[in-house]
Amino acid sequence: MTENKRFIETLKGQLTDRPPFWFMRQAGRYLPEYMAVRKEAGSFLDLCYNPDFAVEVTLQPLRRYDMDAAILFSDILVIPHALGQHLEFRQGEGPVLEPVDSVAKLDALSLDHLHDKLAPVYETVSRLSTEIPSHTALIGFAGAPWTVATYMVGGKGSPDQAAARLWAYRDEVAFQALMDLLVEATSRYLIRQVEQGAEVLQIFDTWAGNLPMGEFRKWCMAPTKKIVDNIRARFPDMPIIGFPRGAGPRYPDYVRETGVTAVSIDTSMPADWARDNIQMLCPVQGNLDPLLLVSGGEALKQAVTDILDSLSGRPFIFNLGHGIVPQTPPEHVALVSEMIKEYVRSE
Ligand code: 1CP
Repeated sequence: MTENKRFIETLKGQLTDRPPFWFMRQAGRYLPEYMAVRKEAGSFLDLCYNPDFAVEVTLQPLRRYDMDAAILFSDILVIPHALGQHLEFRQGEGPVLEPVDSVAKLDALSLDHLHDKLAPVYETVSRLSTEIPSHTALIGFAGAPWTVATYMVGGKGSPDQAAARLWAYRDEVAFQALMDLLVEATSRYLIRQVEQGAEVLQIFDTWAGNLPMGEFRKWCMAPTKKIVDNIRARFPDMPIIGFPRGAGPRYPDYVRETGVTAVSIDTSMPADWARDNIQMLCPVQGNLDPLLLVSGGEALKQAVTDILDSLSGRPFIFNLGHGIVPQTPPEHVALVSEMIKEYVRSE
């Protein structure tokens, strides 16, 4: 083991000198050096599947801001791609998939080539584990089955995930089969990332918030619990952060029922509520509004201070409530990074 890492200590429930920080989507289009690599790589998927480029863009934000954690550069949609679904990222349009909207299309998906297709991602993890600074933790990740399924069934991003929600209501048996396949693929994928050197895992359930309670249990919490159990069967102490975005007052249920080590809270969660209702259960990560990183100014500074003051009394990881957006000025990210590095906990 290298020197103590603030990020890992915090996930073990320790209070470190200051809270660790990183930003969701910390590598990406707001950085000119990312845009340069992106152009050289060709398509977005070529970037994800080229370890030289993927390692480089993972390291870029660390060089500027020295975060406490690096997150593997990839995308949640490499799983459907590795299962055999056609996927493209179109300029200005985001991901486009051939929708899985029938049992026949579901049956055509297969786990047989999963690891072969994802081999470049594993190589990226392995290289990163030796190339990141010794005080920085390496985060591996995957999308949660529900969120990945919304893209697989709908064929693209949508504001309400209607296609997947409808399929789950109309043919629960088929939808359950899709979720079971995703639980298996995602478990294998994350276990392999740990074998290659990921020290923490994050499970992104970006679209959990649109599920009514019964469906939240079935399609968000139950599959996530299975993945957590599968990983812990191999690596009993593996720290896993869950991000059931939009879970609202269900965050504490999510923590208790899935067994995650920590949760990432979204922008809508009052920090004081999280302190009083979640932080006694587990470390919390979050939850600055990414648009404040665009606006900057006094509003940004005040929000950062308020979040730190609310949550730093217990194990806490500073982050955003959702990913950095492309129009973010890099100097605003620098400002927040410096504020956290200078933060002194009050007694
Ligand atoms: O043009 C480009 O450069 C592509 C933009 C981009 C980037 C930088 C996409 C397409 N994915 C990514 C990287 C990415 N995606 C990371 C990298 C690591 C980091 O955080 O620095 C991660 C963790 C993701 C995860 C991801 N992809 C999520 C979950 C988290 C979240 O932000 O909600 C989701 C929902 C996706 C799908 C996706 N990939 C890309 C886009 C534009 C989208 C959203 C599509 C939509 O719903 O409209």
